[in-house]
Amino acid sequence: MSYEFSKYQGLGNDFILIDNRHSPETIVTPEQASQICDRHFGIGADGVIFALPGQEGTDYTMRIYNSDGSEPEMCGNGIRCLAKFIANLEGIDKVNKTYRIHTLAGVISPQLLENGLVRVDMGKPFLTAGEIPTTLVAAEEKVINQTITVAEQSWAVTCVSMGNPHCITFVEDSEAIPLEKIGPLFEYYSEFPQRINTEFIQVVKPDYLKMRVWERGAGITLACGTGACASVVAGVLNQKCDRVCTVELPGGCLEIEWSSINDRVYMTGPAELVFTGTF
Ligand code: ZDP
Repeated sequence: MSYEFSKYQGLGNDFILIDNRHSPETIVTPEQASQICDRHFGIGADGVIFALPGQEGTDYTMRIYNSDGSEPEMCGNGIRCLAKFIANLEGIDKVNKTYRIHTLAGVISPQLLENGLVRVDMGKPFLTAGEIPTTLVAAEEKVINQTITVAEQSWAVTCVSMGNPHCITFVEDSEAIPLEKIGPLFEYYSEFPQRINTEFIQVVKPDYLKMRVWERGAGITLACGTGACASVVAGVLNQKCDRVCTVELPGGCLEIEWSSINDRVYMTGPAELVFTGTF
């Protein structure tokens, strides 16, 4: 059996995109996804994303497997790549087109802008411990600036879900964090029953954050869209940043806005086709 794929990247967060429009079941298993994500024995990617038929009136359904085969609810950089991918599959100029995409985190709407960037309505953040999920505090409470001990060190963390779970820590110098050592300890910390994505944020200016990320199921990546959104929400909750903010990641910058009018988060950034192939 051979499959066609397209490789896309958004700020260096890279994905294998699969045309799965003919079936509601993913044509690649989580095990196969993990194999093809391998950078030495496979195609190489942070995850595999499927464009499936829409559900409940949406245009398409997105599913994603992380490079370890686990399935996250949402993927910010990935949904920008998906929007470009389906525009390409549909084959006509789709500038200004907005898609409604069914995800495990609800309906998410990416819009293809004239300048080639993609703006995504990421929906509302979830803030209660039960929704994250975390057992750090009671289910209906929020986790804002809460001290936890990881690697024998205290960290003041804020937890935000963008459909998928994030734990954000504000630090003086994001470069100084030993991410490879500390990331897995956060990911598997006992109070995060679904594991967690972990962001370390340096506030350069109230409208400019620098972020490094350890992703659940994928480790160190060059960018994380949901993580950038969650970090701006955490920054606003801690009075550390503005509602309109640039987030600089190792792979480049995202523009994030947490609207005070409708509580929704908007993310704007690039997504590019790298190559296509068959495996
Ligand atoms: O929640 C998770 O398990 C993440 N690893 C999913 C991928 C998130 C992503 N990096 C993003 O940009 O939001 C794709």
